Amino acid sequence: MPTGPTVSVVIPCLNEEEAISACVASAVEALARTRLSGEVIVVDNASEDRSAELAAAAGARVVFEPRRGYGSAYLAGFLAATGDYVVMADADLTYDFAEIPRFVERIEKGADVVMGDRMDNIEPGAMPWLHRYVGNPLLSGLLNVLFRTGVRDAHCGMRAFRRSVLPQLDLRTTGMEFASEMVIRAAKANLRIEQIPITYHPREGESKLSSFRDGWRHLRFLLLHRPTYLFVLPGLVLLILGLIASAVTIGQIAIFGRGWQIHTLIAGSLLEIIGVQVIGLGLCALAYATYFMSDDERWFNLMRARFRLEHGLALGVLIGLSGVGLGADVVVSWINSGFGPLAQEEQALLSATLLIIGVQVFFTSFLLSILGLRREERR
Ligand SMILES: Nc1nc2c(ncn2[C@@H]2O[C@H](COP(=O)(O)OP(=O)(O)OP(=O)(O)O)[C@@H](O)[C@H]2O)c(=O)[nH]1
Ligand SMILES: [Mg+2]
Repeated sequence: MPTGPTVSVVIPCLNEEEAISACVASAVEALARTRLSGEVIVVDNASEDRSAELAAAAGARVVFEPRRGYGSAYLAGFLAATGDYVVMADADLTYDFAEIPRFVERIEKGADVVMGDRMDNIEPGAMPWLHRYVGNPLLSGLLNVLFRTGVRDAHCGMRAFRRSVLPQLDLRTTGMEFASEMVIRAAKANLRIEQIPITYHPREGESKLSSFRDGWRHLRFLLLHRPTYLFVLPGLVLLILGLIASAVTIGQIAIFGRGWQIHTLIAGSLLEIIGVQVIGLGLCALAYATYFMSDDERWFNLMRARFRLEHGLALGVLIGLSGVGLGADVVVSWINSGFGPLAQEEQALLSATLLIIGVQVFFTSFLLSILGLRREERR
């Protein structure tokens, strides 16, 4: 009777009757070869072929998940798993189940999550050109710019983790973006992530991956979980460009050997208003992420420790009043000229811009405060 840790091999399966028997058999064999006891769980994602029947015949415990999706399948599998360690791999023979002991060994030595890295060992025909040279590098690259996980092949389907970290991972996504979610959550939770090189083989049976739909789901997931990059930085860029355009016009600074007038100022105002709007939305998104999704954005936390609702309101009033002042000045000079023709477009535009931004800042401050009303601060 083995007394060491136990392993659950979880295999998500949607119509994989060409490969599922061989996958289960090699997983069972890999476990038998190790000193570890374990189980092989196949999550049948409402397959319309004989996958479930074949998986059971090959020695797997079959779990049924009617809600389609790679993530849904894994969530059901993890719930059913009982092992101390969980090893994940596709049901299409692209991954070598004989590698299971290498993954397990890393966890035994202290890793929390072990990721396969296929990048240097992709067999001919295993990964389409579009995924190999465009989708994977772009999405993995962006993932690392946004979340700094250090994981090279963030979409690799063969992985392992200590089952006790599941509450920290708190996985929720239902589709292919589950692959990204797991890596990001592991990095955010400061888990120990290790990578081992593995070989990626050509697939048996038809691929279930839809390049653009699943690629977009990954991209969407990455952006939604990083409001600083989705809103705040683009908003800041717009605002700064707007301020430069306005300064160049008002200061009558010659650039490219020419002066810049009212149309440049209009463009500047436009950029400033949009910029402030987008930054405001980003701050609200960050507040939501911080208060309700346990997000931990350092700069946002520093900011909210320093600034209170009243600071935002005061800033909004100040900006708004300066707009009113400039506008009143235009009206006064119009009255003084006996309601004659006016030529103060620049000042009028500036006044309107400041007033709009003041109102944006004022009410965004309230919204930010509302978002924090029912927050549960983490200790
Ligand atoms: N896409 C997808 N896969 C599912 C679903 N349910 C289970 N799966 C399984 O999840 C695994 C991953 O899907 P694959 O089609 O292999 O996707 P992939 O590995 O990214 O792409 P390939 O390199 O073509 O294999 C396979 O074992 C599928 O059978 C589902 O609803 N959608
Ligand atoms: Mg696959």
